[in-house]
Amino acid sequence: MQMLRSVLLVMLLVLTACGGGGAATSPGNEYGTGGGDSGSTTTDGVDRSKLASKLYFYNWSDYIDPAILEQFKAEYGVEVVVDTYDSNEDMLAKIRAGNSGYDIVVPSDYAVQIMIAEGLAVPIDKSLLSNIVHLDPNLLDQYFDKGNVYSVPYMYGITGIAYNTKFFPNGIDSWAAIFEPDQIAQFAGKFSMLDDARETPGAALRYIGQSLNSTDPAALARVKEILLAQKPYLAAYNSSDVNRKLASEEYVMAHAWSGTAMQARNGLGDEFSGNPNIAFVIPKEGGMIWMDNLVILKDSPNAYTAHVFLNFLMRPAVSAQNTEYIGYLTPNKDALELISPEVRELYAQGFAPDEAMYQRLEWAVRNEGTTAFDDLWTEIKSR
Ligand code: N2P
Repeated sequence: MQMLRSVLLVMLLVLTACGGGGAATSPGNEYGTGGGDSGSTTTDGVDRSKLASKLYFYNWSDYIDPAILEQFKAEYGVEVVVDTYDSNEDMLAKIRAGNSGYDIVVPSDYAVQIMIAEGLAVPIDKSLLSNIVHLDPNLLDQYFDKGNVYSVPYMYGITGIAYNTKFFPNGIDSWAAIFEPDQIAQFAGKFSMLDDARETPGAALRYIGQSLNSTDPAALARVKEILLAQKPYLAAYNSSDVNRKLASEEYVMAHAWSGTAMQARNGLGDEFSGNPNIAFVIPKEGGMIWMDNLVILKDSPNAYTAHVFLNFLMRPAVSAQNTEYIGYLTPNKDALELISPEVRELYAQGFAPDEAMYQRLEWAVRNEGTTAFDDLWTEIKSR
């Protein structure tokens, strides 16, 4: 894997060199038409005179290879300042307050719906996104943003249970392993659930045979019982360092995103090393599939530069390098062949969905009823 990373890096440097053109750092930040032929535009169509010196990216934690930000800076002279969050709801609260100063955020599917409905996103100027051709058409035009007017896919993934095979030699195949008091008592304080208003009630809904979008009061009452019965045994509701805690064996299992599990298994750059005992499963009762998307904020101070960054992220070599690092799934069809055999092998072992698994995966949607999840979650957390 280290070797593949080096190969990708060299490829990127070569591509960068071929691009010619020195990077300028002018502070211009107007939302231009792009692709013009001003003196500072080079063969890649980027008008360097319109680039801001800094771009503010509000992203999920452990969700981009820091080397990619360095490459972007080397090529365009733009420093990408990253702040992180661990749930759509936290991100939305910050953005709704206004004047966040951020240019780009990464909402999941249902949160894109919320952002569009609340007027928080600006339409994407596709004339600035030549690399959009590399995205898999099957993953564009989704229910949450028909025509990709406001968003382009960044990564997608699935949510299930990551576990350490040392403690579960027979594997895990049901949510019962993380919900049933008689099964979890022996692991008290050694496992976590996501700190997430949709994911965690969603997992309990699937466990009782319901859609993870169900807001039926009887179903939600049962979900509340299940979550409250589980809560005393939990180490925490945790969406931030599950990767590290699984890798170090502080946790024996966790409700987790597929990429978090992949990071626990393979390690994360220089940050921590992986644990070969980590496996990942979508329980037989089903789990969530989701897609996180790049959205430029309505009040983005640097929308032109934001487009240039989005286009950079959609280069196949960049997307492959990023995917290799964070372990999620790239929507970039031309990046797939650049992913290492090691990561693909883990995809085949359940870190990515196959046809059979797709049958038990479900997307979260937003509708008139889904604020019930926020209320339920507040109630669970306060108990
Ligand atoms: C990475 C976050 C994954 C996003 N830490 C889940 N939608």
